[in-house]
Amino acid sequence: MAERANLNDPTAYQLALTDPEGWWSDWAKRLDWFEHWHKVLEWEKPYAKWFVGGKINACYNCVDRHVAAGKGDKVAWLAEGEPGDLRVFTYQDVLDEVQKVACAFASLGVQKGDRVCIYMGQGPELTLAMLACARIGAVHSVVFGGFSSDSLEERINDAGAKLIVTADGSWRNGKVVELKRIINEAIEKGCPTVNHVLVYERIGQPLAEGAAAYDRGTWHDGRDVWWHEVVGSTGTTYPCEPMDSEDLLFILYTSGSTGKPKGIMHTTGGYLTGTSATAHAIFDLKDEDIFWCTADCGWVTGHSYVVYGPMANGVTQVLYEGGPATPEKDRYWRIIERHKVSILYTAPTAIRTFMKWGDEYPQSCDLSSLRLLGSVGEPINPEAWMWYRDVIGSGRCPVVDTWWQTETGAIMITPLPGMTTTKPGSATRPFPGIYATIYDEEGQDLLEKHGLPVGGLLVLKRPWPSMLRGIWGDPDRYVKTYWSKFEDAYFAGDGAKMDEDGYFWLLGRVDDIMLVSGHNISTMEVESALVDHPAVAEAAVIGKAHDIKGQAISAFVILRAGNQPSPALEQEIKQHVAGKIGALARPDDLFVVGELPKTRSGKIMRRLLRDVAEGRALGDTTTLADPTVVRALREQYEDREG
Ligand code: 6R9
Repeated sequence: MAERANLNDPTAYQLALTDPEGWWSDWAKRLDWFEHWHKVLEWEKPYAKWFVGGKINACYNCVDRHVAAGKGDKVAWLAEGEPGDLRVFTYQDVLDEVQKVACAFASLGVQKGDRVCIYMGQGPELTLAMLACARIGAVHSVVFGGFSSDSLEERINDAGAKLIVTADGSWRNGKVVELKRIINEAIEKGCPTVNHVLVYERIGQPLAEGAAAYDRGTWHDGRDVWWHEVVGSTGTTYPCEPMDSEDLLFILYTSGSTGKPKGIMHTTGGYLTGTSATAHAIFDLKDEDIFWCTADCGWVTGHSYVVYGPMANGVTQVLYEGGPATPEKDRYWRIIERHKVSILYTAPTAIRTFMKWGDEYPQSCDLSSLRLLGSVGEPINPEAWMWYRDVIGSGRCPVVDTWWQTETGAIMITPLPGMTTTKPGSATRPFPGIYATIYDEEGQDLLEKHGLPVGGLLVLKRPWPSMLRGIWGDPDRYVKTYWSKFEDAYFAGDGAKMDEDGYFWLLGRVDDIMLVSGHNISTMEVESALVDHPAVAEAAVIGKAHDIKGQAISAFVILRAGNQPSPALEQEIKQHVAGKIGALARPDDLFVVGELPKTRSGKIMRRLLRDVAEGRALGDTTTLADPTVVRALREQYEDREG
């Protein structure tokens, strides 16, 4: 493995440290530019410009250039729908289709710089719509196909979207998500900038026999347009718009801990450099690989590691539309077996769910094609890490735990397969060219001050190509959120430790860290101790206001299949935490629950749990994957508290 990894020269770290601009421009040179940049970096903190003066098109780099290089017959997508339907697209097919979609967008009045809101299920049309925007120079704003009409309305209006691209529905967990009906609802609330809604017919009518009826929403003539009526008939060729390296590529909304979602802005040249470099080096993409990132394009992980990073590298990918338990809990493993997936990139929340379901599902499938496993989205507790490596990877595949954010655009802290000796639960080291360190509240670099090991606040000290360029429509919030806490560094909002080997251990959001009797305790560490107990599948921990201690620890846990809640078991679990971390970390309350409130990417929304525990009205719930979960939890909590 080591000798054939794409990036296997340990001097890369030192090289990138001493000459970051040289390092990044070497990666940028792997892309095709219409015009070369005249300056690598212009840095006026906190505003960065990368590859200044360069002209480039992201769609060209993800599609056209592979066809031009004779790889038109290579499969780009193995697109599997939840009902089991399979569509195969070669890079030539993608090139043909994306041009038709670009023509259709143009016929609906979309021009360079316009915003297009995309609200679809995971599948080729969603990806085509993103790439068609990039081709024209329009800015996409993908909203997860599952968010409510309120979330949509807010995001459509904030971006001032002219066009909405959607579908009549999409399949998820055996049901139809009524995308078009929800779009209608959003627009009825008032979306004055929207001229057209382009609708892909995914489900079709009449429905297959036995399928549940669904609501396609009222059709508004003039506003609503069928995809199949304009895609293909309005033109089949559309040249790639030469974009400035710093032209906006997309906006992606990420939940603020309070207040309204932030429209994170990413530009073209630097973002594509960062995502293509990291995809190449961390996933070690080879020509024969079948790559599957299970993330939806409504999440940044889908943008960077389904669309731009892998496609810029011309890799073959699986795109999967639906849920992991349809028709059976072995769906992911069947997909890996069917398509001989070699690299899997998924989230700890999914891994813990699979652990809860039991080993028999993966063990009944042939997973021998796998050679590399990745994790993203949350800290992965050592238990889940080991299970992932042993049960899914049969102990043979390196595991890369990758830390990054919507704001960072690309992976920042990660092992490099073939080079890094991993430790279960650690994201290890910053990617070469990324300068990460730990500060205290006062902005002192603890690494410089004390040396290893250290713990505190994670910061990034140097600009990097794929960094966010701002918040759409709210320039002050950009400065305030990321560049005000510390004078000389980007504040990521996460807590972290660096061990004696300089490895990073992410501790979760700083807002989630508890202060119990004067001691900082990370929710993540208590959660990790909880899931270490054999009866516990998942756990969420919060600090609840307490008169004496400041905060008391409340734990919400999901039990593994085959365990029944009982006072004795609850005591035992609490004791287990005390044994692992210390008496101080012993949860004061422990609630056995059926589900936890999570975002689309599987992050537990602890602030909503705090709202429940402290009896407040629920804050912004628009980023929840399933808003019913938190309501049910509140009822259960109130019953129990009596
Ligand atoms: C890519 C993505 C960002 C936040 C980030 C952190 C958490 C992501 C992680 C991780 C520990 C990892 N996070 N990956 N924590 N280890 N490997 O998730 O973007 O949705 O913006 O979330 O997710 O707290 O700050 P985003």
